[in-house]
Amino acid sequence: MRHLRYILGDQLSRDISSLRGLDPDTDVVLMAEVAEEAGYVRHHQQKIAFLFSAMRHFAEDLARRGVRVEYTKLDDPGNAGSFTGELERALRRHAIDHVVVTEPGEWRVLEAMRGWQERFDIPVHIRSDDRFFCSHDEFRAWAGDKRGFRMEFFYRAMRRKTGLLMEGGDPVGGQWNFDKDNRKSLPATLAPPPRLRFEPDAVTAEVLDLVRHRFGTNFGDLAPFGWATTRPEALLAFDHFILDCLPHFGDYQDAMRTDDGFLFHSLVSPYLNAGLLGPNEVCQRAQDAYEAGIAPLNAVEGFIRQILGWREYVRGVYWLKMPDYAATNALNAHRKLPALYWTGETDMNCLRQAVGDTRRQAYAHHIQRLMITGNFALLAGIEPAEVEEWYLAVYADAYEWVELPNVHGMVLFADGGLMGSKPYAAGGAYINRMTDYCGACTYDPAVRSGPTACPFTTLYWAFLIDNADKLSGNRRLAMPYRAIEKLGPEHRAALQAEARRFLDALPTDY
Ligand code: FAD
Ligand code: DLZ
Ligand code: SF4
Repeated sequence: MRHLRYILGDQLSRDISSLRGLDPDTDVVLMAEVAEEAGYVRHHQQKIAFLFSAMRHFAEDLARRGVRVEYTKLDDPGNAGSFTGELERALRRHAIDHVVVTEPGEWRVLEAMRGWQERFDIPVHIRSDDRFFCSHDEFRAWAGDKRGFRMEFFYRAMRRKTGLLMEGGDPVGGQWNFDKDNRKSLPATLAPPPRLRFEPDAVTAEVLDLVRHRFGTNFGDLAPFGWATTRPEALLAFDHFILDCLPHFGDYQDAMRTDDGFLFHSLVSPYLNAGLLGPNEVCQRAQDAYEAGIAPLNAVEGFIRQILGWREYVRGVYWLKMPDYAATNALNAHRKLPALYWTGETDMNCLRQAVGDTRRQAYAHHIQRLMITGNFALLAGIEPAEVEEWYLAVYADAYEWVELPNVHGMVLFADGGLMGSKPYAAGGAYINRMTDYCGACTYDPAVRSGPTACPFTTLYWAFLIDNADKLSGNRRLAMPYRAIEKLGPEHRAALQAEARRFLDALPTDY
């Protein structure tokens, strides 16, 4: 029996299910750089470079271990340009009895894969991706017929299942969640450590040339490129996080600072999502760091919650709710994405910083994504599909299974509250508390109308007024709605008009 084992760009794990049972004497592994994947959104240049370099290194590693790998580079003559086309070419080259793949991370790719068996008249085995803590069936059983699913309860179930940070049936430290300890603002005197970055080797240098040549007009700086592109490098980067950053990760998880886009975050999402690191090993290592006294419990619990809780939960929501999930638009938001998301050209310093970090690094940390670029998109009423396309393009870790629930559900509330009990809307006061951005801004976060008014503050109040029919009954928003009630109709209408004027003046062409 000859098996063709097809490995996608985010399946770079030696223990990926599609490789199980591989017979090196007969089987062929196929990997392909294809224009369709490189172009379904205009990915950040570093995202393409990271993935192609990691794919090439992974292929080399398999070949060194005696596996027959057929690797198509983007510029190879005859490259068919799609997963399906490359499979067709490979099936013409080899006498294959079975195709084996691991289920993809994205719905649109699964749809294509489901057509392969009939199209090529060959058995195609789509194996489940068991690199996650929670299977689709397990998530479906947990979700049951709940109307809204809260991450916190899912996370507790995952803690119990894995035993991570558990003492018998109880959470270590007597609490499931140390979130309230994880919202400190960053003291000006505390300097986060310089981050471990990697010099491009010959493989990466060749990919960088390719990306410069083929995708040089895509969003984002290509250089300096410092991402790990192999598993050993990713492990080194993670060691550095555990020793130098994890101890402060919890305290300053929600902080933001000018000219430091990384702070104490782990930067492991590109590696986890592409398969260079596994979620279980990173959680275990964080737990070991707690037990060895390297990092405090609020930091370790906070880190594990992101991976064991949020990451698994958003994947569960995605596969449970797709494809209908992407089509909802509960707040009826239809504005076009302002050009500033691509250009960074705005007087709003917080947005300039977040977009600038994104352009330079193909990375912004969670709170920048949620409370700066995300919050603005929510308050401005931008069409969900436009916001989603931006997030899918600009981050090195972006794949639809993780991007979509975060943007559609958590940020935009477009699912009407399936994921969150209220929108994460905030005005300038929150941003001022958590960042040093406002001090260097043209606007004043405490002012809500007039020429110096912080647009976030104006937009926040106008958003609540505009959406009162959908949100005023939400108990968690009772306080701001009481304040709105006190403003009186004229003041409310003036705020709405000011917000509209501001938004209408934002350029959308770039
Ligand atoms: P850390 O802060 O060090 O956290 C550790 C790990 O926890 C991350 O690597 C990630 O794997 C996981 N994690 C944390 N928060 C989340 C979350 N909300 N959902 C899923 N996993 C989480 N993450 C992606 O991997 N890809 C995306 O495309 C993506 N898009 C996002 C879009 C928006 C609008 C928001 C608000 C969040 C998004 N996230 C996404 C989640 C999160 O912002 C990133 O995982 C995180 O910033 C990556 O940086 P880090 O590795 O330094 O994370
Ligand atoms: C993101 C991406 C890009 C840019 N290019 C490729 C590629 O050329 N070949 C490939 O196998 N995978 C690529 N990927 C990752 C895929 O988009 C990803 O594997 C699927 O969308 C499933 O999640
Ligand atoms: Fe952003 Fe407003 Fe602060 Fe300026 S004042 S940085 S616009 S929150």
